[in-house]
Amino acid sequence: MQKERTFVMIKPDGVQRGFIGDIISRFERKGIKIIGMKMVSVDKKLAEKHYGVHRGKPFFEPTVKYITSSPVVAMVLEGINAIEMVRGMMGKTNPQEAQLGTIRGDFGQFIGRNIIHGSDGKETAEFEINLWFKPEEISKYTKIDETWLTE
Ligand code: D4T
Repeated sequence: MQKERTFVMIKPDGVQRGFIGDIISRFERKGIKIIGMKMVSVDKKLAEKHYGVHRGKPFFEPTVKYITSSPVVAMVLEGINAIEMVRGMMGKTNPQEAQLGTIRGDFGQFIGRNIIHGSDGKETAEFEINLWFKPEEISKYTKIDETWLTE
């Protein structure tokens, strides 16, 4: 089974509303390994690079404004099938459509304040990890639960 890395960001509303602990706890309980984590005050340049694929869309400017409005918590997570697993735990982009039990389904109401971001594919994950983290900010270590998570 192939381990994957994904980039996750607790957005300004998630930080301001006090969900950092709950969100990190969900990933820990699922057995996902945190290999990078930091609080970032996002500048316009980083925000525009992160949302570069959405440039020109009506929600681009508001999304950049939102993400630069207050600090975020940026993370690199690792696990088997981590990209899809984390997307599943986050729920659909629009919290109105996200299932209860998911992060967005439990905490959100509005697509423009959807609490969390997670990479949507392997290439995006690599791009986002490189955009947000320097190689030395990512830790290589063995976690004691690893032998209990798989056969
Ligand atoms: P992020 O990137 O925030 O994890 O969201 P998703 O990967 O789930 O969704 P996305 O890239 O399609 O959207 C990026 C970001 O823009 C906001 N948004 C999106 C919005 O305000 N209105 C919209 O109609 C869409 C599609 C929410 C997430």
